[in-house]
Amino acid sequence: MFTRSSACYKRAIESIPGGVNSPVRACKAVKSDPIFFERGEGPYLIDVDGNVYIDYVCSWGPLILGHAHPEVTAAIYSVSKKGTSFGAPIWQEVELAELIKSCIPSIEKVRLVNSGTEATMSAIRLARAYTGRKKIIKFEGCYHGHVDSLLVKAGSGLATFGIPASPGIPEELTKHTISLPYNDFEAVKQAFKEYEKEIAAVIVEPVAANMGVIPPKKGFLELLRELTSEHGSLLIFDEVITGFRLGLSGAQGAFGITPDLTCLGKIIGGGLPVGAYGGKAEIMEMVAPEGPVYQAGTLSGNPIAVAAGLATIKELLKPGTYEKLEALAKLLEEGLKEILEELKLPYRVHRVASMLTLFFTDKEVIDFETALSSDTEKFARFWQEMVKRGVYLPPSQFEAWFVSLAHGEEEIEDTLEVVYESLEALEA
Ligand code: HOZ
Repeated sequence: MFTRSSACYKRAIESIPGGVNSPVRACKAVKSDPIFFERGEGPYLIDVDGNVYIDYVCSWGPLILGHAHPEVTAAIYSVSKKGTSFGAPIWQEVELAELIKSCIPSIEKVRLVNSGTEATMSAIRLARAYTGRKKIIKFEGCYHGHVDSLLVKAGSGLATFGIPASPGIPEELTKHTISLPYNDFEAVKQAFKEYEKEIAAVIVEPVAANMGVIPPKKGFLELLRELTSEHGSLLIFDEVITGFRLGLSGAQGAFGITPDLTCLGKIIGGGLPVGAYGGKAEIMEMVAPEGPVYQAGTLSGNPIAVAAGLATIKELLKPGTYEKLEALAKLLEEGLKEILEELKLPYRVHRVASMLTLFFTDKEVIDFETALSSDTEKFARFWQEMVKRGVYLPPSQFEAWFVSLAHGEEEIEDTLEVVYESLEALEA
């Protein structure tokens, strides 16, 4: 069944660390070897052995239109014929910046980079320069890319592999990072009391999606806004996952909170490597060459990534897109809940818009600690059963499943059948 994938993996581990270019996809947490893929079509992925899967990874979020969307591939093809990178401005960068600004009003100026990691790293540097302060508050289980100072009790791959912090990061680089439990109002108030005028910024995933999907408690984001404003610190929303996912104006639009800086990635590149950070003009004007805060990139704003991003956002602007995503994801959520009830399983389904996690725990999941109460051994077996039956889920308990506009009711119904059979097999 995985003959070719196994052969690819055997060859890959000789040349690439762990055989993969990003850790979670190695599938170690689900006790499998990675699957090597050949192509994607709409909601489907096809591996090198010809196995077909309904895909809920969607490249970890960017593919909100599904795989190989005709508008996106046509844009990439047409632009690539005119050159792939100039290391100089093109007018389409301006169009993308204007589009982002028109959708997300807190962004008055925006700089394109090449990944979410670059976006958060640059936003932190800018926040420190703007405030003249050093300390950053982040939340346990939130993941902001592999920025040295933010790899402290982080989510995503670090949660998946149980790595609290990475070797190779000197203590000097993390000593200004304060890591607090997500959704813990008191901890945040206490930190502001203790470090009052030292906190440059609070960086947060407004909906946590790297320890599984965990929504903010009512009032939590409001508290962060209130305290940062009161103490002259900046509020940074890491919307790399939620940006253009929860709606055109992201989580900030959905929750009605205006951050000072926003980090974007994933969807705005339509499946190509892009990130962005932006916010109040007064802050962004400190970025070089307008100001002294240095940040650069040879391939930043390159024509192909920009074309893919523009094509994706233009599709999202069409009427009814988010309503369709909501309806499909709701169908999946409700179906999962019905199955759990029927099989008398106490697991938790968390859904925010078109992102979802099935936590294998009977505890209420509100933060990293409670997310860690999940039975990861059981999740691993569930993942294997799902794959066997043609559904590809993120190979970790601590990642989000993504529904795309290419999914339809038929795929959701098929998925629910597979979930039922997989859970039954697991409990047998
Ligand atoms: N930000 C993604 C996880 N939520 C990255 C996936 C990866 O590490 O490859």
